[in-house]
Amino acid sequence: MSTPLAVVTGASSGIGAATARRLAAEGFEVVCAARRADRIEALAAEIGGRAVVCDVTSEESVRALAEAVGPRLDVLVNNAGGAFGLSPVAEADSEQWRRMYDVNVIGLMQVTRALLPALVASGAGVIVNVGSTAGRVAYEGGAGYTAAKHGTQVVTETLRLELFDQPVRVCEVAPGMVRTDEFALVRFEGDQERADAVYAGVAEPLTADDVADAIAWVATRPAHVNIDELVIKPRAQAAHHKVHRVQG
Ligand code: 8X3
Repeated sequence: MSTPLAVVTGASSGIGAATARRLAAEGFEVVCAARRADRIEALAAEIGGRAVVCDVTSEESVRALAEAVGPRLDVLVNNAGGAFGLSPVAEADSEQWRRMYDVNVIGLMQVTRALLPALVASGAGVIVNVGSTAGRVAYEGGAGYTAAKHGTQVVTETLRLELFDQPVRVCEVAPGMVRTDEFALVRFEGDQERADAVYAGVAEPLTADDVADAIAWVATRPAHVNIDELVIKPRAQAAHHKVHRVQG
């Protein structure tokens, strides 16, 4: 049997990079897709994969990704995404909202649309969309991001309905609080203090490896098993707002 092929978007850091490493360890050849060439080239060299520079919000860039992938693909992990800002609706920044919809919803759609023929051609394709608990609840200041991640969830559900007679599974892994190098820092435009405050007093937020572990599990079930959705949170996060913090 030939080596199975996986594509991971947003592979330059965090959950994406951890997932690329983990899938490579599981025996996949991994196409590491992201905007930052230096990062994905280093990662691809480390795991024996391939680096393809790709901005998921650009149709042209996604077309080039599909060409690089070729006619057959086993696993697609739509991980590229992110949050920008934490303003209440009354003070929302339209541009930040557009960027969040663009990357978390339209980008995911564009990559899926472009790679679907190759996933069908594999005879047992899997799409794993990285959603969020922000796609399940509302929280103050989060509307731009929660609306986008609810979008991720609904696109995932719709796709599963549309592909009901195709050999492609459609899954969502929805993490809660994950401490990565960049998620909160990007959200707060480089403000380290605000980024650190997100995790303040939480003994063990999830790590990128915890989520990669879940994604790899979802992606390696037998071909007839579809994990519709898997919500994963740290023990300290009983619900989005109910987080056990220890004052230091
Ligand atoms: C989950 C992160 O900030 O919405 O993706 O809890 S957050």
